[in-house]
Amino acid sequence: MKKLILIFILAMACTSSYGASVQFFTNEANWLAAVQSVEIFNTNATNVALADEIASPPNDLDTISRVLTFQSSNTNLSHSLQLEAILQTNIQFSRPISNSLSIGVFGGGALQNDDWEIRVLDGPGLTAFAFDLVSNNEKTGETFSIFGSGDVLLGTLDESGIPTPGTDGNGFNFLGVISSDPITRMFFDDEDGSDNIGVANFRLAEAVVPEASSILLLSLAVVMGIFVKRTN
Ligand SMILES: [Ca+2]
Ligand SMILES: [Ca+2]
Ligand SMILES: [Ca+2]
Ligand SMILES: [Ca+2]
Repeated sequence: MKKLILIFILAMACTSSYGASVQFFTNEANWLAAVQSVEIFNTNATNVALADEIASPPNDLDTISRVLTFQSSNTNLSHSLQLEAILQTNIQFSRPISNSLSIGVFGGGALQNDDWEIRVLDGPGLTAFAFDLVSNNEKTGETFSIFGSGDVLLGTLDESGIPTPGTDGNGFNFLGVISSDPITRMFFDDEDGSDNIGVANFRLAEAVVPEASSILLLSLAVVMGIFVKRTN
């Protein structure tokens, strides 16, 4: 019985030391291997028109809205998402490259501090997300931060991990994240440099990592197994 209590205490100790873990991926295959139930929302004109703020499919170069609200009832995704250009006054469709969403008008104005945020508005806890970061080139001091319930910071990717395609107007760069705790907000802090960045092609999924509750259940199952074995 003493051994049983000791095992139980150890199991609880392991469980209580478990905190939020966040992992970032720039390799799509590696992210796909860490998730399940992937949903893809391509940012083409038809899908962009599903936003509350947009009445009909936009044409290339249209400035459409500073905020795009994609309700799950319209998109059939498991979660409602809201994209916001934080400092720029508009999002422009199909720039920097086709079917992406430019934060601010592409090529317009001196300010290219293209901060943006995606908020998860509802649905069950989202534990995996990915998108294409478009045409990010200067990145000194840039960060991509993940927040959870209560707006608690769960993890930050610093500039060393943020992909850059090289020149403006080039390239989708995959950026994915998985989190042990549900994601409520993702914030990209762009630097006030000359690049015009965009976002595209949102992917929602479930992280395939044991949650704290699963670890607790597993620990209890192990303890119960030992207990049953010892009492038989
Ligand atoms: Ca940048
Ligand atoms: Ca910024
Ligand atoms: Ca910039
Ligand atoms: Ca811009």
